[in-house]
Amino acid sequence: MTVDEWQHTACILCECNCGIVVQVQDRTLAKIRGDKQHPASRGYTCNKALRLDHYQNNANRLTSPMRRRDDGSYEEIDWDTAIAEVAEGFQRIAKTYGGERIFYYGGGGQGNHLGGAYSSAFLKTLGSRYRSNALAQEKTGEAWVDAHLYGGHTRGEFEHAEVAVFVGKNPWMSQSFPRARVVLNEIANDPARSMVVIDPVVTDTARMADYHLRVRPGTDAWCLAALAAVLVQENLCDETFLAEHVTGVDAVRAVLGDVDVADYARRCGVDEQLIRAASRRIAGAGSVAVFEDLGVQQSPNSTLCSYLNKLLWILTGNFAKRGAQHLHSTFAPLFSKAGVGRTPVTGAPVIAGLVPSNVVPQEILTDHPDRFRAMIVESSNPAHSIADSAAVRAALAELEFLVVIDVAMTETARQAHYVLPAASQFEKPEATFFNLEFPHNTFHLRHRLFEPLAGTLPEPEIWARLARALGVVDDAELRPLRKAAADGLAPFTAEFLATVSSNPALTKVLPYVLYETLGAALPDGLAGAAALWGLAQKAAMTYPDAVRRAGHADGNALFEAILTQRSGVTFTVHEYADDFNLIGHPDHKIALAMPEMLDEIRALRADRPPLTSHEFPIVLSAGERRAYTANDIIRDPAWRKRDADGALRVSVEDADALGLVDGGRALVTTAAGRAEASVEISDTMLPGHASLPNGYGLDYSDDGKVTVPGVAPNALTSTEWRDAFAGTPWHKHVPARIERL
Ligand SMILES: Nc1nc2c(c(=O)[nH]1)N[C@H]1C(S)=C(S)[C@@H](COP(=O)(O)OP(=O)(O)OC[C@H]3O[C@@H](n4cnc5c(=O)[nH]c(N)nc54)[C@H](O)[C@@H]3O)O[C@H]1N2
Ligand SMILES: Nc1nc2c(c(=O)[nH]1)N[C@H]1C(S)=C(S)[C@@H](COP(=O)(O)OP(=O)(O)OC[C@H]3O[C@@H](n4cnc5c(=O)[nH]c(N)nc54)[C@H](O)[C@@H]3O)O[C@H]1N2
Ligand code: SF4
Ligand SMILES: [Mo]
Repeated sequence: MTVDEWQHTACILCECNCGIVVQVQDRTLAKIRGDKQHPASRGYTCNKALRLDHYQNNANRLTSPMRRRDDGSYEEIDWDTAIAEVAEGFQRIAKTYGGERIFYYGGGGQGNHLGGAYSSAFLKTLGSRYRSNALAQEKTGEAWVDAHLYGGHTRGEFEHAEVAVFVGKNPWMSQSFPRARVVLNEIANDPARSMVVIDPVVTDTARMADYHLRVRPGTDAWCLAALAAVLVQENLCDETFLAEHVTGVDAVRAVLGDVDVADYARRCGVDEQLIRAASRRIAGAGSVAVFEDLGVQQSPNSTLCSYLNKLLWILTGNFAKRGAQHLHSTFAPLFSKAGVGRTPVTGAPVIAGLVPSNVVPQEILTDHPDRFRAMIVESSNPAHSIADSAAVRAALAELEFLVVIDVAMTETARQAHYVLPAASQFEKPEATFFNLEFPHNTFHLRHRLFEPLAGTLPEPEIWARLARALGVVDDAELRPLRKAAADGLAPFTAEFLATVSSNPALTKVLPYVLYETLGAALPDGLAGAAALWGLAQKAAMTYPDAVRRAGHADGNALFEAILTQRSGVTFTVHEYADDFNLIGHPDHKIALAMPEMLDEIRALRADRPPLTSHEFPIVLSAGERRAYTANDIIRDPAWRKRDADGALRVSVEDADALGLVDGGRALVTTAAGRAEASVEISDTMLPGHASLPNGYGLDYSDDGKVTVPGVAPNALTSTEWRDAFAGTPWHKHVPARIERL
């Protein structure tokens, strides 16, 4: 490869996965630019993508499987030993306690979902069925509401929205939809368009807003209920839309009709006239798109806030039209459609197939016979990212068997019996299933830029070796498929249909079967892309017209396009009316009345004591997204151009009262722990509200020197502070005491 050849890949630091082109040199990402050919990002990146070499090349990459010795230190072992012992270890657990006691956490991060797609053969064969990941500490409440309302996931079409509404969401920093800063600037600069932001902080996004509803932290439910109530009480609903496409409206109308808007405005700290004006703007707009995120999803009343937020766009008919809210196609589901189950020990709700992250320690640290005994963690760092890190670490230490698959020796890996080193995201084919747009939805398979670092393996290969060790499928059953794959996709498809009809059990371990057969026939180290063949067939069957409109004759044509189009493909092109067909209910109508949520709205009338106290008077938002945060993905602190310590932001008023100085140090104490932080006095913060960024407090060792910049947010959070419906944490609302040091 010559140095000045631009290769196509994507940024892996947030769910946008912007297309980038890079020049590689000696295994480094020497030059990085936005990829103008990428169908979603169209050349856009934020500041973070340009620093990706700190992820690819840093002193903390793992280069060998590791086994823990009795004294807690680790020794390097070879892959054959590691695979054999890991498979044996889980078989022992399954035999002794049952496979259900093996818990799977993670499976992908912001840039990598292909690996986890191959985990099922190994896990299902063992009998493991409980799983979770970070979505269970943010999106499960919303998912529960979505399932009831329309049985799908919605996204706003911000690019064309007349009014954009951001609830506890700061897209200038956290992005999350394509070309976020470009779109935000366009809305802000167009007098005919408006932005509504609900956030206690004057964020970069709030600064651009026409209506900044500066709620007191944790009071969004009253603000959103008031906004929805104004729609009903001032007759601003889209009655034609409601009559044709929505059921259960009267029950919702009755509850909202009783809301005392003036009182709720007072309780959330927002001027009543501003609330009324924002509601009227939403109702009068030709199109409205909304985004709710962690500011409400990780605060009190989070599931209720999700419901109320959705009422805003449903009551005003902002669905199935340009610039509004949409039920998009999915290439692979991020959530399982399974109904709500319960966890074995605490009986917490399992929504979308995910155990709430917050109960993970309690599901292990107990004498209960059904406790989890073993765990496999892939591409996640729960010892740092789940509430109450001390409790999580104690729980992990209690497990009889823990295996971690990661690129680095993380806080979680250091509790493991075995650590399996993964090839980085630029050393294997990768992709994500964050394919959430409408009417054009895109999928991007990235080809590898480098051979796997010596000693590492891509996850699809790790999972395949583990499955082979269990003897999941008799190899003789795979031979016809392997032979057909060598002849091309058409013969493979025919053989596949014949094989699975005579042996339906193979569909249960489909990704493994595809990897072992089709994978071997794919060019350029693309074996890991084999599972996409099955997903492409499924997409073509589920959305035949939309896939054809995107230019793909059938599933095989779509798969070919995915393999060859290096900047990604548009896999569905929908028409706006298709939104109605995507509603999961048999009548294709939105079912608006959720009895539990209507009760919650009624319950808002009662007085509620604050969660803060004399001892912990300040609300700490633990885990804010900033210019140089990217979850736990980059450990090398040198990637940050500023905010090296991840400052504690406090209001001018609190700083005065506490004697804090800008750049000085402070001690933060909560019910769960304490930490020292650098202080930044900021006029963006309300009195009584402070914030710390996410992704800090990771240790990094280089040449024997260990540094731990900033505060690990979950040293300060508690697992008990969580939503009653979904178990999602209140990371943004942690009562705290701050003292000058
Ligand atoms: N730079 C960067 N971008 C990222 C990430 C990253 O680590 N760094 N992570 C990605 C991931 S995984 C996610 S989930 C998204 C999250 O994206 P966001 O949800 O936008 O991120 P946060 O900064 O955690 O929280 C959003 C806002 O909530 C506000 N907030 C705090 N308390 C309250 C409250 O009580 N009510 C309201 N209404 N707002 C409140 C905060 O002031 C903040 O502006 O970001 C993604 N993008
Ligand atoms: N207090 C507080 N806690 C929070 C949040 C908050 O706002 N406040 N936010 C929550 C949210 S929204 C999220 S999404 C979570 C995120 O937290 P996690 O679920 O822990 O996910 P990441 O931080 O993305 O962790 C990524 C891990 O994957 C590893 N990795 C990188 N590349 C690869 C690869 O190619 N293969 C493998 N196997 N591993 C790889 C990295 O080394 C890292 O250990 O944090 C949550 N925790
Ligand atoms: S961090 Fe997100 S928005 Fe920024 S370049 Fe990467 S993928 Fe795009
Ligand atoms: Mo997240």
